[in-house]
Amino acid sequence: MPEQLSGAQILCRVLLEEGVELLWGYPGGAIMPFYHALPEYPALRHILVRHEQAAAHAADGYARACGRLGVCVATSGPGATNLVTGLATAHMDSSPILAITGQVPRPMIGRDAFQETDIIGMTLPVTKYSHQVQDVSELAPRVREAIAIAREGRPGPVLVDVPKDVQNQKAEYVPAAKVSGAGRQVSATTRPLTPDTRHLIEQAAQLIAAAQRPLIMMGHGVILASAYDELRQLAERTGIPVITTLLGISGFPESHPLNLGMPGMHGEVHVNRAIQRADLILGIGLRFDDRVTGNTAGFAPHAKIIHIDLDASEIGKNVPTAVGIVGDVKAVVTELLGAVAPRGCDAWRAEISSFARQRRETFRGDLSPERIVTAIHDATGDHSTIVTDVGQHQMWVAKLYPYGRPNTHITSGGLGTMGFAVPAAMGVVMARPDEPVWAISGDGGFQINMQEIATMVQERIPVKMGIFNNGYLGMVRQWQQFFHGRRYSATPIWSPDYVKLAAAYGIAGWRVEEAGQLPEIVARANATPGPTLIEFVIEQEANVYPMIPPGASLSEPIEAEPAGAPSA
Ligand SMILES: Cc1ncc(C[n+]2csc(CCOP(=O)(O)OP(=O)(O)O)c2C)c(N)n1
Repeated sequence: MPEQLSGAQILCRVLLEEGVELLWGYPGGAIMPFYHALPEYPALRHILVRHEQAAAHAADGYARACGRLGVCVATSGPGATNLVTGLATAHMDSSPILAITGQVPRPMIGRDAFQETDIIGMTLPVTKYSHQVQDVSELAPRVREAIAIAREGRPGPVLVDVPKDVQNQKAEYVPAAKVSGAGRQVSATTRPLTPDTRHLIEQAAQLIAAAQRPLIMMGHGVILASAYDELRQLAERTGIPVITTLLGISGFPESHPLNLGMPGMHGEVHVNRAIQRADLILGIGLRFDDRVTGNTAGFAPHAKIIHIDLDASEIGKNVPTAVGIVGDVKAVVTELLGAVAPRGCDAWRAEISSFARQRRETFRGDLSPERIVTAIHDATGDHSTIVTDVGQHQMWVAKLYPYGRPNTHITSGGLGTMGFAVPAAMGVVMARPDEPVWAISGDGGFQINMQEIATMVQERIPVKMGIFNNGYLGMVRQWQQFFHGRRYSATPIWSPDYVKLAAAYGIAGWRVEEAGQLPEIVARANATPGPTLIEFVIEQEANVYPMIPPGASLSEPIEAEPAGAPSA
């Protein structure tokens, strides 16, 4: 006999069927039946956040770290709208999360009921699927469908909106005939390669054989497809130097002799010059986003571009491609490995080395970002995951941290969401409970979601927090310095006493003002159980160099303080 359950209970059962173990959320009127049912399903652990935005980022961090579906829950109206930034962040960076929102009862919809909002209309552009359930009979199939969509192909967020009366409606619960993938990792659809695709791979191999100055540019798609080994073998077989985009970082070992570094707006001079000199670019699992290409009119003017991506809509979207190959990155690179002849690129690599520049960043005092990043690596080895926020510190960590292990650099790349690091790091901890997880933020971004320290304390989530405190919204201040005549409009930012803040939450906190303090304090913060916090008091007007001005081509970097500007 099929069981009669409430919509809320059915929702819990479907989540369990799908292997969900963890929910991040915040209750309220329209989602109360779901929260009423939840204690009946202890296998679903719920973590109460302090702001729904954090629930979405935490679900996202969890999904990025372990490849499983992240789940967040909110009530209607303000609860649901608070999720939107997190959904947009996950959408831009292809992270599979399911948002469940309560909605006002069906008879009230369209009447400006208390806490009614059109969350479907608001989230359609930032999700792969956003659906309001109209009857309990469609609840289970729609949730299963939403989860399948979040996971399949290029992953991304989905939302299911459940009116309160649907959560209370009773129906027969029919378990899925065949569970669609309990707790399984997200993996790209691995259809066998078609003859057409094989033909394109053959063409790509010929272009690689003929190129004098080839480059591999790899992005997040390599990490999503777990194609690290295949990519490394391809690079080693051909000797082609590898450039990693911001979201591609840690997909190829930093210490590998073929790793050139990050391209684009804050890419190193030799990386961008290599792109401008290259005669072939093999783009793998990246979007050729504008922060990577600079002005596309001047991007890689001598290069033919081969673009491999799971998402057909990416091919030719931002840059013209000579060969576009749509398919699972791992499968395509594996096939390409068999098609390319071994070769080397010694002369080309020597030419790129000659482009290298001495770093010209200067820091008053000795507490440089490089020293901080090195101290964190010294304390954690390759065992940690580093989650960064958005701004100057994000660029410094991306460029300086010696990532040695795949998928250990997690950041908001596409949307550039300040406030991401602290809650996303909570998700990473839940996915990787045995490793240190560091959330590195600026003093601005930290203050956007620092309320989540309470969540960490209540739920025992040991995030190690590092705040780069320069007293400014640093990256915006840098733009004001370079492009707005140093008019620091709304960028000086006051901070509380972070050591006292830590104490108020009952966690250990330290302030570091000199490099000499780094080894001991970073090691203690890393080793102290539970959440810990360090404020790094850094040079106020330090800049990230080099920088390609917005709208300029990769050939036009600013490498040092603009002439005539007083030195910082
Ligand atoms: C939610 C959000 N608001 C505004 C911005 C624009 N923005 C980009 S970087 C930045 C400054 C970041 O300052 P801080 O967090 O102190 O980090 P820093 O650059 O100093 O390392 C701002 C305001 C953003 N990316 N995200």
